[in-house]
Amino acid sequence: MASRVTSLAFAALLLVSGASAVVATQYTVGDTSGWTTGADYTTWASGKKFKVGDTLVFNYAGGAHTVDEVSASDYAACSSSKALSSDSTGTTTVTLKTAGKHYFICGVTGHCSGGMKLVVDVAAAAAPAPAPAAPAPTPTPAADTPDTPDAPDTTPATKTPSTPSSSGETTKTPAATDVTPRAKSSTSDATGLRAAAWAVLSLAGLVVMF
Ligand SMILES: [Cu+2]
Repeated sequence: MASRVTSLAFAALLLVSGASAVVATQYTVGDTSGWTTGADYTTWASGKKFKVGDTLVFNYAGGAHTVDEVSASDYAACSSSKALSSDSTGTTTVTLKTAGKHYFICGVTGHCSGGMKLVVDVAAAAAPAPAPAAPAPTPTPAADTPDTPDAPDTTPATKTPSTPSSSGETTKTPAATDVTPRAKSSTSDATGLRAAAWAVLSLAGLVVMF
């Protein structure tokens, strides 16, 4: 019982840890450098696995820069005139809501061409979803494992009574066949027994006589 509670608690922990793995990741753009000129955001983004639901946090001095999400062509042209969104509050948090590439530039003249541009390739959330699904089955078998031993226990238990009954029948059968040879042997042995009985009786008679 205690072990079952422990395994259930462990399964719950696995589920929680699996769920936490799905939780969106928050990325601080440029890390400690923040959103500024002279940083290399291509290098910063390389190797990172962005997924739908993740957030980008741009840190900069309010009003000194902007965070403009733009199209691919505007990203290439460093044009923010048709920005999809723009913010200059100093702390811009962008949630990556759709899969595919997202383009961000600074709208301040010269900053984008100077390197203040970021592209992130966002993977669909469906890809990380199987990962939590995988840990989920793992606790399920774990919970089943204690149940499985229980089931075999009851199964053999029911089989055990049936086995002796059938074996009892089989033992009865040989016993019946044994009876037949015994009957045959008893008739043949009967003469021997009678002879022995007569010998004993005669011996007893001899003892009595003396
Ligand atoms: Cu700027």
